[in-house]
Amino acid sequence: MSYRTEEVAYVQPAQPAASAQAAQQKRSTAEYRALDAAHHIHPFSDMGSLNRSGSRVIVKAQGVYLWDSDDNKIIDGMAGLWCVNVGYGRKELADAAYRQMQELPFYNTFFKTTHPPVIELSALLAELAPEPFNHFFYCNSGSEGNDTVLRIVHQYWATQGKHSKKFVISRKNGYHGSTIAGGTLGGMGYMHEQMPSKVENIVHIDQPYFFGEAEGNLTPEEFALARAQQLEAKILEIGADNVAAFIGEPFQGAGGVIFPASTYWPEIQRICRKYDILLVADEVIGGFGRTGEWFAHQHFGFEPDLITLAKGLTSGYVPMGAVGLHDRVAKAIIENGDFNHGLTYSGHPVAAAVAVANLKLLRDDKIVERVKTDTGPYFQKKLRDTFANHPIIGEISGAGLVAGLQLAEDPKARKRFANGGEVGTICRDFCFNGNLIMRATGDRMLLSPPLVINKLEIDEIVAKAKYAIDATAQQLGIS
Ligand code: PXG
Repeated sequence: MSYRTEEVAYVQPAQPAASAQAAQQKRSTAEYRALDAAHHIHPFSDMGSLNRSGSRVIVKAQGVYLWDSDDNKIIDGMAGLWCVNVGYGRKELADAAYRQMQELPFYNTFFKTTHPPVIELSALLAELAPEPFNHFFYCNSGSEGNDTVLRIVHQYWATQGKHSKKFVISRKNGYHGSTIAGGTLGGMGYMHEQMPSKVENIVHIDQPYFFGEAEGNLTPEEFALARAQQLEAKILEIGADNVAAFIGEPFQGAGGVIFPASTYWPEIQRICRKYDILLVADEVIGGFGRTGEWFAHQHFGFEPDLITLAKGLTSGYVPMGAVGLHDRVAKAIIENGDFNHGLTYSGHPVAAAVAVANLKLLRDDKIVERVKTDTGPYFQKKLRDTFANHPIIGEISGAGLVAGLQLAEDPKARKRFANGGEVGTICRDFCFNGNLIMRATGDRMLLSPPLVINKLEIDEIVAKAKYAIDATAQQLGIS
């Protein structure tokens, strides 16, 4: 075999090859749908029903807008899937990937090797993350991040000689991914039903969902405190010597943008410290500016031992996940021999280069700062002003550029619709037809737009959401 470079067809940094454009051949919507139905199994979908109705085919995007194959322009109120923080079409990220693919498209980080992109990314994350987070382990998704969290937690307690600490406590209606470990850690009953084999020693406590679950006259603060104290009760039931960690999303994203009252996280942290239990913040949605802070645990004012990262780490341009280790945990892992965990693509150079470009944009264009001081407060106020006293809006949760709108039959009495999921779907369909992407989780409507959104675009999202929610109320005969 010859390795003479002149015989190798290197990518030329000039015009894209004609064949690359041919590969992007355009088809009609009907053709796309037929091929999609014939060969593609979508995530979390009823494929029979989807194939009968046909998927929406998204063909391009710019800023906060998407275009489908019928040339409809759609405003993306969900940043893809809670991830396109810097918005679509950022050349800086495409250039970083292109350059890295030519320089070193892949090399592994096993067997005593490393490479510049993963080194730069780790140093940059250490700079951006709160003080005690100086070490990062890489993977390809949030789910793998939480699998990694479990491995680190167990290795940590092994290094401390506390082998009985095996249980991990999580929450009902939490979401931690869809691998076996992620799905078990999550508290989604409909996923558990389809998982006859789960990871051992994972148990769940109730979520801090005030609107849906608070009884009597408890204030949000009292309710959140009571829900946090379920952790203490569960630890005492299992025995502190048997409990390794508690994991939670600072605010539940997929579960409905459930924002706990300010009493919740300080109490969770107090309990974890008291019983010597690691505290894990799943920052897959909350991380990288969503609440106006770099990380959502900073918004809620607590200090975790491990943080799970993905999504906004690369703004979704390429897949990447990571786990940040508090110095205390990192020291134990570093000083105690082999840690037998890794993935082919741990620290993938292209993903790392894109992550570096993405994080620099978030920092240097002051995108996170703007969410905190300008667009975030504007978005929150606009939603609250627009839906004050709306006949089917029971609560608006959120901070920065994330919000949950609770649909309710009787908002003042905190009475939910008996068929909440159906009402959410009606509303989601009105959004869809109005060219707004807004996510429905049961009876909560969710917004999480790209962090680069401007005020005019926020106005457009809120106006379209209002139209869809008004139309839903009208269809239900409520005014
Ligand atoms: N943790 C959290 C908090 C998440 O939101 C994951 C882990 C898993 O990440 P990966 O990259 O493995 O998907 C997530 C993912 C939805 C939805 O419908 C939310 C997620 C994924 C897919 C759909 O809101 N979050």
